[in-house]
Amino acid sequence: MNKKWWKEAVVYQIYPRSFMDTDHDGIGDLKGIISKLDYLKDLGIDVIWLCPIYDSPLIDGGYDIRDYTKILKDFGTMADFDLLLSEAHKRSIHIIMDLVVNHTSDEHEWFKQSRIGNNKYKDYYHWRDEPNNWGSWFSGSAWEKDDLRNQYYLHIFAKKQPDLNWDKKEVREDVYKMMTFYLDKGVDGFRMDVISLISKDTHYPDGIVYNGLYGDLSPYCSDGKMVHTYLKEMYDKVLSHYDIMTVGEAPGLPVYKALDYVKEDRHELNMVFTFDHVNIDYDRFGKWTDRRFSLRDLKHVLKSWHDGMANGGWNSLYWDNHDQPRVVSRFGNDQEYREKSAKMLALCLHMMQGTPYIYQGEELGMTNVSFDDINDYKDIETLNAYKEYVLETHQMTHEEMMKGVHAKGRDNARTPMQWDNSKYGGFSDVQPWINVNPNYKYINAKDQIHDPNSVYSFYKELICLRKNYPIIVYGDMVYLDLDDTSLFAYSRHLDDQELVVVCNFNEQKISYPKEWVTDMNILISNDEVILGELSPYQGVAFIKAA
Ligand code: TEU
Repeated sequence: MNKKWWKEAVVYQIYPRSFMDTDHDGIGDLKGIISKLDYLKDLGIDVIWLCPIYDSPLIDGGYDIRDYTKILKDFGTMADFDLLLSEAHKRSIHIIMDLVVNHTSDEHEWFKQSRIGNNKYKDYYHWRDEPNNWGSWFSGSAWEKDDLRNQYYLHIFAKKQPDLNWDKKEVREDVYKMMTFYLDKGVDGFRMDVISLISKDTHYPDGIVYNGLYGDLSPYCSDGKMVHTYLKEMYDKVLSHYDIMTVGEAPGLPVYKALDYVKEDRHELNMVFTFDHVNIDYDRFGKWTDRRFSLRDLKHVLKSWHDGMANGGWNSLYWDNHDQPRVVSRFGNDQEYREKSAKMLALCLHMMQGTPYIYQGEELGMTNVSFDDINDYKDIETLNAYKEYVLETHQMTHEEMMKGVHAKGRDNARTPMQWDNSKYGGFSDVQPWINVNPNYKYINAKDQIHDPNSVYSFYKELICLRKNYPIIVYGDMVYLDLDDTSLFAYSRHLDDQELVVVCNFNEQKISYPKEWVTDMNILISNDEVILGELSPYQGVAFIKAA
């Protein structure tokens, strides 16, 4: 297997709005990130993935970009960004940027020019005289009438996020120019927002209506027929000139197609983010149905991605991000076993084959939040869904919807980072843009950094093990006992070395065959080890050196 720095790395994702405020406005900023670089260095991470920091009207947390080469005022200036980059590099931390080029904000200059029919820009977006039946992923129709142009434009996401027309050569060239601008500054790569959606079927056929009023656009927008042509072009014109890492977000991409994006000899991307394992607890109302996951499903999905990538691809490993609920609440137990299950989940993920991603606060075992009032939520996906399901179509009661919001709403991930137990969790000295999770009093970085038994210290240890044991990075991986409903187990192999991981996803004690770990040493565990047994939410990694 080819060795690469990004395979050996651990990535830490920052949602800047909620990370650290230094200018007293209740909003995180770039100087705040700089002030916490030593914290990240101590944790041991190698790469920061920075969620969008560009100028934006912020209807979707900055995933609606008004100007790609300007920094959002709330966050600081381009000089602050340059300083962040050099301070990170000084500490050997790479920075990858969020590249949001499936769509722009409707306030972007390109869209403004497109609306008025300026010849150069008139085809920069998807315009039609009549809409088809496609439903937006953020509720309602995916088409919006523009009165100025007297046509409809496509928006897979919010109305203020019109989709760019990648079939237009000039669009692609403008995007490549912008990417080059950041790469020449020294950024170390990109996380590419919904990159699997950039090529659309421009016959715009109606989609199947599964539920409600609108048709499913996915078959006509996801993994479209030109996507590989464009990614190869991007590679040739931009990416191939730099030693960087790339990870494409790929909603709707089945594993059997994913290898085509990441296979090394295809020269497109290094990794993709699958959604398959975080969609396993969806139901009739998608994520809003409050349904607990099944461990069997989780294992089967993760195994399929492992197997799918094993032939020349590489996996990205994540539980959490800014769109997902907190993993300790979702796949663990955020009450009695919060610390223990947070550690087990970390161990389970970090010992798999692939590059692990940590989302801010995950390393503290931060949990979901339950605001009582829907008005305390800021996320457009949540608010639109509430409006559609509860207020407009009455398909869900307020109580049902709030259960869904508490379990899976995106704001679970977006409450401020919990640095200490002072008011506002040490994130800011004024009321933050979104309320702090009240549990900051006992879940915070300050209490954990020096506690050898904390979730933080456990993450630190896992990262350190990755640096010292090549088998964790490069070993192959075999799933054990796939159908057990409590046990998550696998083994890894590299040359004559073997690593066995056994994790209990249950509140009861369980057992596993002792023979799996005969003559092996304990590498790490979140509890005292009894061979053949696992206490509630215990996870253990065993190693046998040749
Ligand atoms: O998310 C892509 C995406 O598919 C989301 O709709 C996702 O399914 C949803 O958030 C799950 O609840 C990316 C970004 O990560 C997200 O923050 C943006 O809102 C979205 O693209 C549009 O840019």
